[in-house]
Amino acid sequence: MNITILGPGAVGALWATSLHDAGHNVSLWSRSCTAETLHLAKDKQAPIEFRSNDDNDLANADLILITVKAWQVEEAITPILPKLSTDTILLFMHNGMGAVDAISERIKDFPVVLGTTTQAAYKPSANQVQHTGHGMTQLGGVNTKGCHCDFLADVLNHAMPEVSWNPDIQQALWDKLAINCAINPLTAIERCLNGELAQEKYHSTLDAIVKEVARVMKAEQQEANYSDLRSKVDLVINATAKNHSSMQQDVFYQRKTEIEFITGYVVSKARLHGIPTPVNQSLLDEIQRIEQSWSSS
Ligand code: KPL
Repeated sequence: MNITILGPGAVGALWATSLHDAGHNVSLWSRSCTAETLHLAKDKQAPIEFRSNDDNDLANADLILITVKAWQVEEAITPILPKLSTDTILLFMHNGMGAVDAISERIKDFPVVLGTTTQAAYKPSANQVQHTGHGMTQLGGVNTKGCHCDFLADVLNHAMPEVSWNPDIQQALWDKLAINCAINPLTAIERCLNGELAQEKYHSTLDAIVKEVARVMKAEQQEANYSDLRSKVDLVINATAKNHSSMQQDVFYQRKTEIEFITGYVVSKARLHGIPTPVNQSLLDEIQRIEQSWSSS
């Protein structure tokens, strides 16, 4: 397939190298890039040369994999839409929810697919990516055209397993959102590794976060069993114990976080249903306070 990766950060670079190794014609598109080619090396493998920012690649793309952060989605996709055929599949893969809803009218003629992954990657430099944790990826269609793209699960699975097609992708996204609400803001505020949240002192906060999210999920007609969600959070804390969460890294490097699309999404849905979410609200306030302190310093 002709595949263009929009936003070759850590996860995008991981997919770029893996899809290239699986025999696909992969190119990159990055807002900051003026170069015609970009080299990327995965783990200890030799660097691969990718074409970058070539309009022909967009015109011929079968698939655009959009791996920018949630808050960059609108800005990244809008200028390239006129360069694409409406047969090109748009596959969005980022933390959080709400970013694609915000542009749904603009992309309604394309097959739209959402993905969520627990594959972990780290980009120590512009030309290197490390696969730091093997996880699972789920894909599902958003509109009618997107729902016919279930073959994509096989394509991606061949490149970097496990990938499955989930006809109820909203449920998978909410489950991941609950995990991100629990781990991301707390690790960013405490400046700690994911594994440190296993300490007893964090138990009651994690319980409260997940209880609030579960109530909102139910109000949003999603399946939400508090104990199951709480166990999933513990599983991820243990499986990624030595990792820094993406938000912890964003705060460390003073980069804008995805809080608005993670905790912010839950809090705004809670407000619509009249559900109190004081613990998530205070985490949202604290991360936003931290972000504002950079702009005022
Ligand atoms: O998705 C993650 C993130 O860091 O954004 C988790 C699952 C918390 C793993 O670090």
